[in-house]
Amino acid sequence: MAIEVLGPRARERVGRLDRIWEERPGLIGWLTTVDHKRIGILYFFTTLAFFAAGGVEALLMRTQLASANAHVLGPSRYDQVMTMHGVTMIFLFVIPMTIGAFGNYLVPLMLGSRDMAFPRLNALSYWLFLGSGCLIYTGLFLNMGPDAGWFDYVPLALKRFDPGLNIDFYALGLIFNGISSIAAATNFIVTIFKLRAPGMSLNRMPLFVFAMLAVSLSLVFALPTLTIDCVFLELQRRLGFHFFDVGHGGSALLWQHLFWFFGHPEVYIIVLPAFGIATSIIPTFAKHRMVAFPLVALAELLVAFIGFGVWAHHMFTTGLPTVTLVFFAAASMMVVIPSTIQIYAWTVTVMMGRPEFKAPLLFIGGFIAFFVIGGLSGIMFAAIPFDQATTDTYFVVAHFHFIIFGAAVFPILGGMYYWFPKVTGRLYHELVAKLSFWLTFAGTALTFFPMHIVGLLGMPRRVYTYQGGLGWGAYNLSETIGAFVLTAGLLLIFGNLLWSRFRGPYAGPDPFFGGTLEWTTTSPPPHYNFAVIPRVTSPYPNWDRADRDEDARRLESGELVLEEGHETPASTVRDGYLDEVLEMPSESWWPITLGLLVTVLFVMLLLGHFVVAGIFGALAVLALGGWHAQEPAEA
Ligand code: HEM
Ligand SMILES: [Cu+2]
Repeated sequence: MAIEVLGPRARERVGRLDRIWEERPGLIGWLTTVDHKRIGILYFFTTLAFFAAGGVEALLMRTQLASANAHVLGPSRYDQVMTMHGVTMIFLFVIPMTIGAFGNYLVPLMLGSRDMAFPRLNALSYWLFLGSGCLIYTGLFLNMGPDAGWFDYVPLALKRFDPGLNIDFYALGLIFNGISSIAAATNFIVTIFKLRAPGMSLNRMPLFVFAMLAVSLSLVFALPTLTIDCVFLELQRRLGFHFFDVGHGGSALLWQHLFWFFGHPEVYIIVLPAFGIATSIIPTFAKHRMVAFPLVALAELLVAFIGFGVWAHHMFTTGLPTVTLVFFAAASMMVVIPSTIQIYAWTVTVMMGRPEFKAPLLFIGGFIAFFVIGGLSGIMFAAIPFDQATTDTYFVVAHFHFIIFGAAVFPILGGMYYWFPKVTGRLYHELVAKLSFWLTFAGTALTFFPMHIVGLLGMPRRVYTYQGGLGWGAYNLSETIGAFVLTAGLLLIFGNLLWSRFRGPYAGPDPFFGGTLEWTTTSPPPHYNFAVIPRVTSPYPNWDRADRDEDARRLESGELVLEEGHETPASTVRDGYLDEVLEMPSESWWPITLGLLVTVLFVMLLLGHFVVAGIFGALAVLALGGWHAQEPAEA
């Protein structure tokens, strides 16, 4: 609702809201912000930097493997670069990008709320994330980066075989990163259940938000096993415990079971937000509501749920009993059902609509193609004999890159183009965007498809080089060429967005006629998101023109403007009735202070200065005391 069309009283109210929700300008404002949009933007640029680092690591590997017997990277450096590529892309890029950046920026807007349930906890989760990323990368810069692969199997990761600090950077870094993710996931769960606009019952929640709910629940249930696994590893490496020592009643498989109990749900934590992005973009450009809406919402939750029952399909060659293998093989095949429901709903919605293939929808088209190809090789792995023949070859590397790059990164790129006008107020260059899609699509296919073939020809993963005459050279060379074509596509995307940020035409609040609430407010949105809290009567509230016209009248009358303070409505869990009005905290120094104290604590643990670590732990508890002393006054 543009200010120039508002009546005098409405303008006055908007002016009051601007003053109440204003944050300090400049660097101080960013260091003390608790605004979910600003925190989302901090996550966006930080994860983009980690994506660039992970990409450089990928290009280094590809250059090393472009031909037999190359000397770009030696074995130890290769192990570090390969491990850091996997750790970076998964823990520091794809998950914090979808949840931290997209989720943070969009979920409160899509719910019709003014912020996340716990704004300061939200800021803290960002600073902890940044601290954990810097800690892990310090290891690489000191040439002692994690080097036992992203799943870090023991006994290779034990002190006997890896005596330096490499694995301690991994284990402590992931424990640290896990705290940030759990804090963020908890925030999303409470926000989604309690901070929805009046009338937004659960069955009217956007599918993007359902995906975020499924992801957050998965994080809360899966991450603790990774954390405890890393704690066990540190206790064994530092204090000589025997969790993974067969000779002392421990088991090396304990690491694998705990790791993959987290690790497999992790892959759905990676793709579910991407499903959410797809279900946002498709209705807008198909100009048609998502078909089978309730089924798609259910399928998103089912994927997350079934994902907790398949972990041992990563352990088909570890000597587990056949009955166990058969159970996990069957469970792994079951995941196909909710995934296929979604693929049908996406394609049928486009077919039933009047699709306009703008860049965001093209990226979703690419996503569906790669997801189907990656999914098919996934089904093949569920067949035990096939897995036993191909595990640890490049066929595996091909499979998960088709899924991760095709089915997670493509929606992220499409989502960047789709919500760019909302975040910046500008339009991107459509023709360049289409070109960037085709370049990225071709590069992705050329990089990762030949990996299937060279894998079937027996090339193992994680080798830093290979000898000539095995028939692997040509495939590796084409993969490397593909990786550079893909990089060119990515650079064109970011070049387009950077140029458009300053030179693109103005977008206005709703350039694509989206159906969800973020398109009802200005671009970019004000700190308080909505001048008047919208009322919701369907899953596509921005298409309900009568309700939106009502907004202007209510702003004039002051109904649900909540202009007495930092206020946002809380709702009942199921029906989304207005429950109460919450007074929200404003900008604060406590999140970054606590983030810094916890970072120093982990550095001291890494260096083995346990007493100093204890002191910083005590300071962190004190800071929490100060934090709570700053609670906003009861509304
Ligand atoms: C930018 C394009 C990318 C290229 C060219 C690329 C290339 C590679 C290569 C060649 C390997 C195999 C290393 C080996 O086994 O020796 C690898 C491993 C891996 N990649 Fe990528 N990758 C890319 C993007 C991504 C993304 C976006 C993700 C996840 C979000 C990812 C996650 C992984 C993981 C988890 C591993 C396994 C590392 C390990 O074995 O410990 N990659 N990648
Ligand atoms: Cu799995």
